Amino acid sequence: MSIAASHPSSFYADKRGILSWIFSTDHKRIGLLYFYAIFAFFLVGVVLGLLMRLELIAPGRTIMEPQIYNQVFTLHGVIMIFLFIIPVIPAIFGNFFLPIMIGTDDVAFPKINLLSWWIYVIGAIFALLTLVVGDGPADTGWTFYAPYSVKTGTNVTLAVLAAFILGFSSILTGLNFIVTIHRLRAPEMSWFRMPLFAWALYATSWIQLLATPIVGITLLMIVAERVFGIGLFDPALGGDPILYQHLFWIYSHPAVYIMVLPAMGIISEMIPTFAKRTIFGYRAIVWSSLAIAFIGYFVWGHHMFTSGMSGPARVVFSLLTFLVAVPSAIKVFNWVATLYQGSIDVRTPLLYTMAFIFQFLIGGLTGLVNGALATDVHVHDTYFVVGHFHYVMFGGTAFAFFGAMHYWFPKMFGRMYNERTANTAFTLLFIGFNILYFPMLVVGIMGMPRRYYDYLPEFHLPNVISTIGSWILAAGLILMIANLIVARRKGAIAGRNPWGGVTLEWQTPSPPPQHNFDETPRLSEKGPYDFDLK
Ligand code: HEM
Ligand SMILES: [Cu+2]
Repeated sequence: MSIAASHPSSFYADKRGILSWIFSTDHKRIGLLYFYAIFAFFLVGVVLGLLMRLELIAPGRTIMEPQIYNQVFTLHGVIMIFLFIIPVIPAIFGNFFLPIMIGTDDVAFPKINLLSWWIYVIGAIFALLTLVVGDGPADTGWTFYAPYSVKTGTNVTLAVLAAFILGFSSILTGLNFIVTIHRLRAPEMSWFRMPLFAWALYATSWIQLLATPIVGITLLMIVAERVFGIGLFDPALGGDPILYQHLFWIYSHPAVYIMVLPAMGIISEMIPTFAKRTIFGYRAIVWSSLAIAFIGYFVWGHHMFTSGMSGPARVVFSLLTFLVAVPSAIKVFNWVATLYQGSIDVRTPLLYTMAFIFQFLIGGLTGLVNGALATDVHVHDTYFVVGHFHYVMFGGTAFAFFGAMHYWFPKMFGRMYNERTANTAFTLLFIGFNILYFPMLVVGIMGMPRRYYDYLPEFHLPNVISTIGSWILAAGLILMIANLIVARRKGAIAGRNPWGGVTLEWQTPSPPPQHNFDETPRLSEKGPYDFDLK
C-alpha cells in the first residue's frame, strides 16, 4: 500500500503525482527527492569501487586496461565526493528534519531549496555526460591536479563544470539553513536549546557558503586554461601548478568537515536517545563544532608536505593540523561519557553509532599519522591514505548515514523495519568494511602506491583479503537496502515515537503532516535532551 493511502493525514497525501514531487517546495519532499537521487549515485560509486577491487585482486591486468582503471577511480572519486558524501546528510536529513527539529514549518527559502535540488540533478547530468562525450571520463583523480588536468585529452572540462554546478547546490543549501536557523526557530527555541544536529548543520552551512566559491573559481580557471590556453597552472604556459594545489585544498580541506560535521551531529542525536540520558557536555559539543569549522580553514597545507613547501610552513601546517584534532576528540569523549551509566537500549541505529565511533577513531588516528610531517612524507600517496579517508568518510560519515536511515526511517516512512534483518545487515557491513579497508593501511605502510591498476607481487595477500572484504560489504548493503524497501511497503505501522526520543520530531505524527505539527510542540527549559519532559 502506498504511504499516502496508509497515512492519509501525512504530507504524502497532501498532493499526488510525480509533478507534485519534482516541483514541490516542501522541505520534506525535497529531502526525499535528494534521498533517491543521492542513494542512486552512491550505488553507482559502489559498483565502480567493486570493479577496482576486482582489478586489484591480483597483480597485472585482471579485468581492465590501465587507462580504464584511471578513469574508473576518477569517476568513483568524483561521484563519491561531489554527488554523495558532501550533500548526503545536509541535503537529505537536513532538509527533512532541520525545520521540524527547530519547530518551524519549512526552510527560509523553499523555492531556492527546490532550485538547489534541480541544480544537483543538472550537475549530475554533466558528470554523466563525460561518459559518452569525447575521450570519456577524466583520468586525473577527483583532485584534478594541474598541469595534467590541463593537458589530458579526457573530459576534464565537463567533469569540472559538473563540480562547479554542484557547488551552487551546496552553497544554496548552506545559505538556506543559516537563514532558517537565525530567523525561523520556534519562539522559545533559544540557541542553546537547539538540538546538536541543528548546530552541526549550522557550522557546516558556513563552510558550504564561504569555502565552496573558492573551488568554483579554481575549477573555472582549469576550464579557462584548457579552452582558451590562458597560462595559470601549466608551467609550459607560464603558470604555477603549486598555486592550483593551494587553491584546491583551501576549499577541499574545509570540505572534509562538510562531509563529517553533519555525521557527528547525527551521532549526537542518536546517543542520548538510546542511552536514555541527556547528552554529556552539550555546550562543549556545540563549541567544538564551531571550532572545527573555523580551524579547518587553516590546515590545508598538510596535503602538500611533499610539494616543495618551505620548512617553517610545513611545521606550522602540521601543528595546526594537530590543533583541529582536539575538538574532534572532545566530541568522542562526550559521546562515550553519555553512554557511561546510561540505560543503553541496543537497537540498530546504536550499532551504527558504535561502529562510527570505532571507525572514526581509526580514521582520526591515522589522520594524525598523515598530519605529522615526519610520518606523512613516508605514507604520502600510498594506500595508507586511501585506507585513512575511507575510514573517515565511509566508516564515519556513511555509517552515520546508514544509522540515521534506520533511526529516522519510521518518521520518514511511517513504518518499522525488521530489526533482526537490519542487525544482520549491519554485522555484514561492519565486518566487510574492516576487512576491506584495514589491509589498505597495512599495504600502504609497506609502500604500495595509490592510483595504479597494478602492484608488486609482495603486496598480493593484503589485496586479496581487501577484495574479499568488498564482497562481504556488498552483501551487507544489498541486505540493508532490501530490508528497508520491504519495510517501506509492508512494515508494521510506526507510532509517533518508537525509540523514546525527546527532540521535537518525535512529538509529531509519523510521517509528519504537511505543516509539520498539529499541536504546538513542547520545549524544555533544560535544553533539547531533557528526558523528564516525556
Ligand atoms: C564499496 C565501497 C567502496 C570501495 C570498494 C572503494 C574502493 C576504492 C578504491 C579501490 C579506490 C582506489 C584507490 C586507487 O587506485 O588509488 C578508491 C578511491 C577513492 N574512494 Fe572509494 N571505495 C568505496 C566507497 C567509497 C566511499 C563511500 C567514498 C566516500 C567518499 C569513497 C571515496 C573515494 C575517493 C575520494 C577515492 C579517491 C579517488 C582518487 O584518488 O581520485 N569510496 N575507493
Ligand atoms: Cu586536509
